[in-house]
Parts: sequence; structure tokens; C-alpha cells
Amino acid sequence: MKIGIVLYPTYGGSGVVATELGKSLAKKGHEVHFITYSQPVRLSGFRKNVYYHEVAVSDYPLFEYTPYETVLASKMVDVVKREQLEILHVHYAIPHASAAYMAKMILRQQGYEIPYVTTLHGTDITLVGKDPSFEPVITFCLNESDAVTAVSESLKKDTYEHFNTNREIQVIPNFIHTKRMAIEDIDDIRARYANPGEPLLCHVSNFRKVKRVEDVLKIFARVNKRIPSKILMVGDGPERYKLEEMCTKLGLCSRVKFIGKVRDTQAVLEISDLFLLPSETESFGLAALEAMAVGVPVISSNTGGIPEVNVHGVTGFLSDVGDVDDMVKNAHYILSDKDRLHQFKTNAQKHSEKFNLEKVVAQYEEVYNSLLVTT
Ligand code: GMT
Repeated sequence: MKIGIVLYPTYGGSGVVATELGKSLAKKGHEVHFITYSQPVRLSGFRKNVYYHEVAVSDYPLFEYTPYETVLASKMVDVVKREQLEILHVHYAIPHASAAYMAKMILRQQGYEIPYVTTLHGTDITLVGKDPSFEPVITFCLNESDAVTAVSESLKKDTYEHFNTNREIQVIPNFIHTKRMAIEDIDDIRARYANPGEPLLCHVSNFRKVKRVEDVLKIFARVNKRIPSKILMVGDGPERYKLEEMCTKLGLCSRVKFIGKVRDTQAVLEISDLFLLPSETESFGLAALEAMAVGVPVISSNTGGIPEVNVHGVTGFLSDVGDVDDMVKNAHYILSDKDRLHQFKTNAQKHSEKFNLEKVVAQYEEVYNSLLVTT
């Protein structure tokens, strides 16, 4: 099959999922064409069956806001015709779904029929999508998509709640690679950040308000008082500066390491003992699943789709959003007993296998096939 994948190329989960999906489809023999404005972070090197088409948006003095959606739709039209694509799969509704609809209509006028699949990832529905100024366009594009998928039951429910649509939404969860390359010098890497026997906590995100990164530091500060430990803060974003200030105020600079953006988080997670994700909202929580995949238990909020990933009392613990006391209590419970920590690590790794990449890729292939049959 010849598939066009439209995505955000940045560090966000939707871009990671879209890129890993495309790479897996290419490995299975499909021809995959990524369409976006810059090289996706997880797409490096030269791979069989993988093509990348850059959407070049040029500045023009008349435009105060560059019309990316229009350029993207034109690019889709061009790539579909040139490469004879059979299906378009857009990740994140805004503005990818509306650009896909426009491309589809232009192509129809020119005698090409192409179905498009929209995958909802979260903030396109829960945050941005709820903004009334986006609502009519998103509702329209959802209703016009040939198939709509959501990454969790919770996101599906939110979509029905906030948008006037009763079209079918199939839940296809996010996924992880279960086969990973062993990292040879992992003990040396850990030794750079923590003393032997000292717990190492970790948080990975885009440091936006929705991640409640201040709670991460509040939890860590209190855990560290009872069990001297360290924390790795991975990623970057608008709240980072405030957090660095907070570390200084709390006198925690030597215990909190800001690593910045990391393309592949496997090593940083592998050296960690506990992952913190106290988000305000999270449609799935891919970062938590990636931690669990390498055997790191998760202390998280119980919001959105997180309970579909992190199992309370098994792979970690869930608390109400903002309930730092409970998160501290749970973190201490896991870290204070070596055997218990080991058990939670084993459970986390085992449960993550439920989100096996092969299973999920096959589900997307089924969606594509069903559309090719009907169009
Ligand atoms: O979390 C973010 O702010 C980034 C955002 C994105 O669009 O990449 O993540 C969303 O999609 C991920 C992949 O499906 C999910 O794992 C995240 O939970 C979701 N983020 C939110 O709902 C806040």
C-alpha cells in the first residue's frame, strides 16, 4: 500500500507515534511518505520504503500569519498524484484533518479518489479543540474523515462530549517497541547521575503547564527528604525557567538534573527507578508507557487515558490531579523497599507488552484495508 502520513515533526507524542507507525509500516513492505514541515525527530537515516516530503512555507510580507494549512493541502495534492498514494493518514486534527479534507476535494475534482484517516491524539480535542473558534472546523473534518481513530477510550469519550459528532471512532492505543537494543554502558551512564543504591526519579515532557511540572519538583523535594535521591528532568518548554528557579529556591540544584530534549529516551529511562507524570490532562500518556516498557513504575495523576496505561497498585499508582501528598506517599511506598520496587518494575515491564507495536500496526492496516475496499 502507498500511504501518506501527515504529522507534527516535533518531540510531542503524536509525532513520535506517527513516525514509529510509518517506520513499522515501511518495514512490513508498505511505501510510506511522511509529509510535514521539517524532518521528524524520530526519522533519521536512509530507510527502505520511507520518503519525506517537506512542506516549505515561505514568508510573504502580506501575511501576518503564514497560511500553513493551505500550503500543506497543496503539498498533499501534489504528493498523492506524483507518488500515486492510496491513503492519507493524518495525526492530530488541527490543521491536518482540514487540510486533508481540502486535498481530497481538490483531488476529486481532478479525478482522484483518496480516503483519509484522522487520528486524534489529545490536545487537539481536549485543549485546543474545545476552543470555540476551532469547533466548527474540527466537527466538520471529523464527520468528513473516512475513518477516525482515538488513542484511548477516554479521548473517544471526550470527543463525543465536546463535539457534535456521532460518527464511529475506533480506539487504537499508542504502542511501544518491545524489542530494544541493549545499551552496553548503562551502568556507567547511571553512575554519572546517581550514587550506588540512590534512587533515580525521572520526568519526561514538553514542560507545558498541562504537565504540572511544579508538582514533579514538589513530589521530588519531599521524597528526597525521606530517601536521598536524584531526578532527571528530560525535555524543554515554557515552564523550564520557572522550574530551574524553583530548584534554586529549594536548594535542590545538585539533586535535579535538567537534561534538555533527548531524541531517544531509552537510556535515560533505563537508568531510572520511578517515573513521575502528574499531568492536568493526558489523553494517553505515551511517556509513561515508554517508561514502563523498560521496567520503570509510574506515579501519575488519574486523568484522561492514563488509567488505561498505568494500573493502580500494579505498575505504579494513580492519584487525583494536584494531590501531591498522595503521590509522595505512593512514591515512598515503592522506593522504600527493594523487593517491592523490583516487583513494581517487573509488573510495569510486563504490562507494557499489552501495547505491543506489531498488534497496533496491524489494527491500522485493517482500517486502511477497509477503506480501500469501500472506495
Ligand atoms: O502531551 C503533549 O503536550 C503533546 C501531545 C502531542 O500531540 O504530541 O501529546 C498528546 O498525544 C500523545 C500521543 O498520542 C499522548 O500520549 C499524550 O497523552 C497527549 N497529550 C495530552 O493529552 C496532554
